[in-house]
Amino acid sequence: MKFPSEPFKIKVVEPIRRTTREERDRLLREAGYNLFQVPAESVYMDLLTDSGTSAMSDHQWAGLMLGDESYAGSRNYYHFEETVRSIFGYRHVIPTHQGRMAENLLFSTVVKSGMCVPNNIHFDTTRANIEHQGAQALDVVVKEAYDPHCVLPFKGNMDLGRLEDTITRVGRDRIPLVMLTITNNSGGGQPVSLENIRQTRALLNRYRIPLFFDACRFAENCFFIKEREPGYAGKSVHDIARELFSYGDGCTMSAKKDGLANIGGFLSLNDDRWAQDITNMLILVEGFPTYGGLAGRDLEAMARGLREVLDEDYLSFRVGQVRYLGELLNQAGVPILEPVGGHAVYLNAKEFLPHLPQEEFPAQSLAVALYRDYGIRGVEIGTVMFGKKDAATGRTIHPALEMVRLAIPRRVYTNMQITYVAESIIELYRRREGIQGLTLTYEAPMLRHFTARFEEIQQQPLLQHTAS
Ligand code: PM9
Repeated sequence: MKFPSEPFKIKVVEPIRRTTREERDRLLREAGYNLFQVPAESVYMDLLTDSGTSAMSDHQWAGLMLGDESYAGSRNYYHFEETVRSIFGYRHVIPTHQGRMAENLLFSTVVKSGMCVPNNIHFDTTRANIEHQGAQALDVVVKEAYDPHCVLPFKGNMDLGRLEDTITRVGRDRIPLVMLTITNNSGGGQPVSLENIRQTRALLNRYRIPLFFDACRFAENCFFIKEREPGYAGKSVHDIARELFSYGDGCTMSAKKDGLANIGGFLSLNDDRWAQDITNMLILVEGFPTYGGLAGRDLEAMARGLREVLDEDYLSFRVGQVRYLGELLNQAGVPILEPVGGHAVYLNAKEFLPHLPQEEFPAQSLAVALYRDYGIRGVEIGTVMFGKKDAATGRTIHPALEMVRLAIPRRVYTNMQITYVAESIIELYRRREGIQGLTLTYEAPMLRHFTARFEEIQQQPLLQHTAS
């Protein structure tokens, strides 16, 4: 197995506190078995998310000292704007404090009640922001995306046949835009090919529907294109990104991922009218258009991060480290979603815990066991996050995939720590029968996974059969 060597050395360290199993057991009970409610200081390996958790470079930290905190026209904004234009190529650059605000501004401006927004698979915040407008968020990814064992180079691709059927069924006037999430987070961090993007564009041209990217992990997607798509091996990731975004009309971006920043996001687009309406709303809810809810120093960190993330030594290590964890698990027979995605390894909880029905939240139960026994925090991407209530019967409609995502923060953990994660999971897999299910005791009306509470289902003692 290829061990990806780190293309950086460590200049500053942050100590991690070790906790005992008893302490973690207590914390879990207090948190209602919801890992979002566990204090981060009580986590050894925090794989909850790759969002906002990157280690910034010395160049980014130096940029913070050059923060210009003027209310209007900060020099960091101009640097940021020039950087975004040079990679994404769209006319208007609107900073926001994180990705979901970019989504909220876009959808509250262009999406009306009764409309429909197709995507390969919507991430939870995108879906919630669309549904909040009374519209439908529709997933139109290729069907192979739902088969955890199907190995395809671009499992995040849009199903073009289903997309066209949707347009003719719903009507183009009720589809204000189509989105493509690169990489496709909810489907396992899988990339979308340039061929598929070109074809999506051609289809949408016929119906005059705009195409937007959810660009959070665009650099990882472009690196996969370089690795896997015929004709792109000799192109730079930067040039691939330029081509990719040229097929769209705009994008939303959480710079907390491939912006290598701890906070920040933006919306970038070509349409002057939409940009004007969005900017007016930005001033109402975020701030002046040259800071958009951020400090000048944050804009500088984002500008520098967006250039650094295109470094191919970095990307090769990044994608290689995630793949390395996946390969260690795969070789030991631990069921994971294949192929390994760009930012995370996804444990297939249905196969890891076949003794737990989906009603007992197997992915959440697995995440709880991993934290209790090893201090490793992953995140449930399954029934808690994506389960829906049937309006007629009130019963839960379960999502096809039931997973625990182990998201790897960028430039944060060494390969030795990643090896520890793999060894812990392999050990847990060998005694998986002892893991108990959960029952839901509280849920919020939307984005319930952040605040839901659970109790453990006590296993029934085996009935003693007495001879009559
Ligand atoms: N994604 C993630 O962990 C952070 C929130 S949930 C723990 O994967 C996509 C594809 C995302 C995403 C956030 C957002 C929202 C939009 N699209 O968190 O608002 O993966 O900056 O971005 C998270 P913000």
